Amino acid sequence: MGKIKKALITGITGQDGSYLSEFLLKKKYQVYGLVRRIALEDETHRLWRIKHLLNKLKLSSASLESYASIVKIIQKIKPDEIYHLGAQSYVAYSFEDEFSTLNTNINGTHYILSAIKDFSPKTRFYFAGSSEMFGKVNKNRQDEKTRFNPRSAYGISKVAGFELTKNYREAYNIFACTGILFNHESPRRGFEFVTRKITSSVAKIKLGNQKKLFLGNISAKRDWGHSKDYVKAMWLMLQQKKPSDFVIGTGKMHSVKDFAKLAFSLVGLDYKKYVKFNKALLRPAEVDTLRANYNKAKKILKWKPTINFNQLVREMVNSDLKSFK
Ligand code: NAP
Ligand code: G4F
Repeated sequence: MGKIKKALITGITGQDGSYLSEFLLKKKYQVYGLVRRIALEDETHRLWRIKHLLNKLKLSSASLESYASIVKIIQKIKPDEIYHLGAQSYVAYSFEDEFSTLNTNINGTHYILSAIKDFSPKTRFYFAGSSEMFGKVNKNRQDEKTRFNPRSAYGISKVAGFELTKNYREAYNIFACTGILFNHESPRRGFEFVTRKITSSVAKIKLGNQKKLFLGNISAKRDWGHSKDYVKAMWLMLQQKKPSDFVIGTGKMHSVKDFAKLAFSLVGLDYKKYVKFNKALLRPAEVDTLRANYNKAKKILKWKPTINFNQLVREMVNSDLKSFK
């Protein structure tokens, strides 16, 4: 039997962290998670996405804001792979508090890279980049060569993380990759993101527990895939001979309105009767459209999405209907 591989996941309590944990456990990894101290004190609320896995995971508390706490964990575990998913991930909030978004997202990434360089240089590193790095786009589809033009502190923090990752790869020979992932959703998506906000509201309206759904810019278009497909791409990136950066998406684009229309229609309702506009939900600088060209991932990683838009919306609506009943 070969050596058991060790993977450390930051952001293990989030949507992607939970699916990635399941994926790596199936591949017989020993999975370690870096969580905030408070999470260990409030398992019911903060560990709900991984509660079914808790007896298989090794969780340690640390702070992405503290280099010392990160060094301690990396020195102790010396993981074969680190998946750095932990971040202030909500774009709208990054307009309310640019400072904490930039601090957590940029410093957290920098601290991990620096700790790898000094204490575990063989560790392979995955950075959770984002299509928000492209921001205001001037090409129909975005690929690895598309210019970055971020529109929020969140997008800026991810561009900085991308550049740090590239620099550690080039300057110190660290096996470090950025996945430039387009929006990906699931029944485990946070309630503040528009897809889950819509599917949870559809369920509550259908069950008679909510009357209206207030949204901002419903003309915005996104390339929406399923988190389960995307965590596999993260793993594939770290199994290659050479480190590189990859765009991951579906190549298909839909508007927020399309999403709402389909979600309501799945429970036999007309979205026009329930969706209302709230100006306060508009962003100071919007990203209007995002659509991936994932040819490089298709060619090198042999990756492609398996869950389409209709299946995604259906799974999310059904799951919310079930849980709100
Ligand atoms: P998510 O569900 O919001 O999870 C974010 C994770 O980061 C949670 O585990 C959260 O921990 C942790 N975190 C946040 N602030 C932290 C801090 N100060 N210290 C330690 N941990 C902190 O996000 P996701 O959808 O799984 O996304 C994973 C990563 O991919 C993020 O970096 C996100 O920016 C990026 N990304 C996501 C998408 C997408 O469409 N989902 C697309 C591109 C890139 P708590 O549970 O304790 O809050
Ligand atoms: O669901 P969202 O909040 O996701 P957004 O801003 O695209 O960011 C997500 O995807 C990124 C990848 O591109 C990730 F990096 C990031 O971490 C996150 O996972 O908003 C999607 C669109 C936006 O254009 C927003 O203006 O929906 C529009 N929208 C319209 N009404 C709304 C609402 N968004 C939210 N959250 N809430 C609304 O009521």
